[in-house]
Amino acid sequence: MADIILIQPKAGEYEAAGIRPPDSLLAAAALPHEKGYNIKIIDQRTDKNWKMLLKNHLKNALCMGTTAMTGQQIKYALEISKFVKENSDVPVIWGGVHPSLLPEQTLKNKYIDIVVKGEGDYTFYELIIAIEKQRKNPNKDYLKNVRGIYYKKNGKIIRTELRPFLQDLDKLPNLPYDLVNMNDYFGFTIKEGKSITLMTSRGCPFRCAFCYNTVYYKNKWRGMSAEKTIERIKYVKDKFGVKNIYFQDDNFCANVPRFKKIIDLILKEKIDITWGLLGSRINSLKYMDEKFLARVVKAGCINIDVGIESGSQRILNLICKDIDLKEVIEVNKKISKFFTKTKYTFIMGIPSETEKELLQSIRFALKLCKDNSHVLPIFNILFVNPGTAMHNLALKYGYNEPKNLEKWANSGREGEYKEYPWLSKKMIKMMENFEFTSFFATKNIDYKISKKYLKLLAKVYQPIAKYRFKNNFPHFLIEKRLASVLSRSVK
Ligand code: B12
Ligand code: SF4
Repeated sequence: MADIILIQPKAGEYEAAGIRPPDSLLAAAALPHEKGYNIKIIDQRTDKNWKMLLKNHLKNALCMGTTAMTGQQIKYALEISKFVKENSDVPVIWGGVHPSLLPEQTLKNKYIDIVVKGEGDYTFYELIIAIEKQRKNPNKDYLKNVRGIYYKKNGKIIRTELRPFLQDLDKLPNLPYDLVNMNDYFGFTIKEGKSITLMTSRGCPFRCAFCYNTVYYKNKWRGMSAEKTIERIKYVKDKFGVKNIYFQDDNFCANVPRFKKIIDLILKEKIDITWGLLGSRINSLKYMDEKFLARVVKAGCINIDVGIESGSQRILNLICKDIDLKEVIEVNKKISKFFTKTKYTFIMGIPSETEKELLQSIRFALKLCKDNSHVLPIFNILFVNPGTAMHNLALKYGYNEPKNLEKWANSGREGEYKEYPWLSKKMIKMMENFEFTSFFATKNIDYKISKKYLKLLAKVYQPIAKYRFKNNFPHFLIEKRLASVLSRSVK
């Protein structure tokens, strides 16, 4: 049986804090693996000789699949796809958020043959079967019956019927961790001891103007049952002896009864695990009373990440965040007694944001830090997700959107923001300072850093970062360049 090759591309400096398992590819691989296909996963981040490995597997391959988020990862996924095309005639398949948002534009690239739009769990399995049949009988078009793909045929782009969102996540097989060397992926930690990432739900019911969710999942939230979630927790705990889990769901608490049941079950079954949430909202925390929050912490929750986005109510209303600054202050005070780390993320550079409003956000973040010593405020420069309401707003402000796949590789934080027509040079300088120094301005970054010497460096740099952050002092930011060199050298 021919091999199905999947390659995880690098994602650049973002992985300096530790490499996470290739969950997107593992999810796509789960069903075909269960059905007996030979899946080979190569990881460009950890396999230094990935080209040689790939070349060997290409000799007996049915197809090669890779994944991409908007931004730098596209550059690496393109490098992989080019290599495949130059060394074989194996079909190249792209999945993931970026190709799903812009399938036709992605397919215009000469190195890509098929795009899987949206959830790939079932689509990929059906696609493999179709490619197998197509190989045996090249004159027939088997791809047209696979829902949720775009492909090229005689120079034209064909789009098949849309695949509806998965309804029952409980039916999904476990991620096939045996296909990779998991020891490569425990470097990303949220606390001492082995950590792993898990995803127990998809989507989010909210409507934030900048978020991919509004387009990608169309505000549809679906979650595994509380029981299945517990089963997955126990599975990774038993299999790998992990001590910590970082749930990467966009909105883990969207379904409150499910969340409560998960907490009840962890406590009832005395599961010894610490965990953190990548996606939670002020609204959800608002409805949790102190008694319940104490149970959440008792069940092992040590950190939560919450999107605040701005300290200006005008900006919050503009981006449909549906939160109120007063309630942020109240919730922050309430949770200060509970979670040992609370990461608040902010977005800078939204069209029409003034210098005054940006500084308002900094002051607001400092107030949150003052009221709650566990706060880690992180400031990111706006990155325009294709197809979102923010994308439309940016276009109104003269945004010159990337016109092809290669150009999307430079989007947002990769430097494109310097070309946003609504930003002055002064604003850009301020934002670059806040983006870098927010990481280190408090001692709370340490849980995101696993390497001891990096922890120490962060500690030494902290007073300088704090000064720069607090006083808007962006001049001579040479340490940012040094950090960039350092992060490249530790990969
Ligand atoms: C882990 C993670 C990362 C990891 C790496 C992940 C990776 N896949 O390489 C790191 C830390 C490096 C990272 C970095 C960044 N990330 Co990130 N990340 C995530 C996160 C939290 C989880 C991704 C994941 O594993 N999902 C689980 C899998 C199962 O879902 P999935 O990826 O959608 O995969 C399904 C389908 O898309 C499809 N599929 C995916 N790939 C493939 C491949 C094939 C061949 C097939 C057939 C199918 C298929 O099938 C899967 C199963 O249904 C998501 C948020 C989220 N909750 O999903 C953000 C997210 C993907 N990141 C995002 C962003 C913006 C970034 C950053 C720019 C930083 C930032 N500000 O957050 C950087 C830069 C990355 C870059 N441009 O190079 C955005 C992407 C938006 C976009 N337009 O692409 C997301 C959606 C977060 C968000 N809410 O905005 N990220
Ligand atoms: S709450 Fe978070 S995940 Fe949900 S739409 Fe807003 S930004 Fe996206």
